[in-house]
Amino acid sequence: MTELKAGANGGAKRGSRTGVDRRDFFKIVTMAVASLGLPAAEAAKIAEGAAKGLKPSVIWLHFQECTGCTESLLRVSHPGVAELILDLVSLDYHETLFAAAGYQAEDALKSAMEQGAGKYICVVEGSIPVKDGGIYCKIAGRTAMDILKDVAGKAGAVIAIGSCASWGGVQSSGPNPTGAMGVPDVLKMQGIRKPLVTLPGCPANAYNFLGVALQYATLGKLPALDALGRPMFAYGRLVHSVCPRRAHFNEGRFAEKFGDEGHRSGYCLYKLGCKGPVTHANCSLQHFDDVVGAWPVGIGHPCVGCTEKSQAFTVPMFTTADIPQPQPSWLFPPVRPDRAPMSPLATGVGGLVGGVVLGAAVMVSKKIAAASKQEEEEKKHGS
Ligand code: FSX
Ligand code: SF4
Ligand code: F3S
Repeated sequence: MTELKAGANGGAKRGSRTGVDRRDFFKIVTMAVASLGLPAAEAAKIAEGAAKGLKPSVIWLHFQECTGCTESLLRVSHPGVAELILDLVSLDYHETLFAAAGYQAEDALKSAMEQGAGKYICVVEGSIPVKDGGIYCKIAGRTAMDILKDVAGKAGAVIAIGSCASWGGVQSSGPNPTGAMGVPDVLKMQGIRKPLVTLPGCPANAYNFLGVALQYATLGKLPALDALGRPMFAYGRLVHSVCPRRAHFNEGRFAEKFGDEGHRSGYCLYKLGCKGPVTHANCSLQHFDDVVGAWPVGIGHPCVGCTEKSQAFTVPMFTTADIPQPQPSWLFPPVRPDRAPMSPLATGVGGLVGGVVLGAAVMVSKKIAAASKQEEEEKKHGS
């Protein structure tokens, strides 16, 4: 793992940069910025700012969690990319990556807070236990609640990364013995008001974090958010709307069991409990760790709804999702009943001939429309 050590200024300096050329640099910046969906001029400003070395100062706090979000940020397929991520943000305090320990680490935190007061981004990974005065998570004698109040209170903006920090995640599922809560609720309880972004996901996607951090550092503003504080650019669509298996859903081709023919053929995972129809995330478009196909549905597992408080760790993994307000969409071609039967009961779409639900994404619909056109052509030519 790339290692940080406490620098002379009390902050953290990354070790020597290796194996990252200009092309890699622009590739990562472009990927992070492209997903923001900003007008070209603003996107260019962010890329220019990053190229000039305008780095957001980040103080990263760890509370109750598995460190999966940090691992996801760094376990990219090309070692150089992890280096690059550390080039794009100034990680001035990060317990997992610090070589420093004890008083030296505490001094680094103090120094980073003083130097960047009112400007740094406070990133929180993990939930905060509030039961019994917060005694279930203590670092250097202080509770997570106290540390959050102090560090978030002096930050320019706060990012809750991962589902644990966003709403409590796995630790908050019943019976929640430590009283685990997410950052938004704890800050509200403490009366701290700061610009706040939540990036749920177990783990969160590194590119979503980079996009938000770079935008804040270079343009001084946060992206448009939904009611739960999630950036619209990443959480504005249902997984189901932009899923590569969507055509199978539309046409009633489902895996019935893990390992059956449908599963091996890459059919829709709805009947195995896929929560894609009720989960907002961009993982079907922005895969994990720089690996094409590395996302749950991409590797054959149903989406468990890890970005939704109402789904992950609440609804059993293999329970089928209730699809709200099913309605036909003109964006999809009609189902071909001669291809495969569709069970309305199993899909929950109540006998709709079209078998489609709300939120059809342009990308998928274009692909399907193209496929449909091709089929029509084939029919015309009798093939
Ligand atoms: Fe939670 Fe993340 Fe899941 Fe783990 O921040 S979101 S348990 S992947 O590491 O905290
Ligand atoms: Fe994809 Fe799941 Fe929707 Fe099927 S139910 S199309 S696997 S998101
Ligand atoms: Fe999470 Fe579902 Fe994506 S489980 S990573 S939102 S496919």
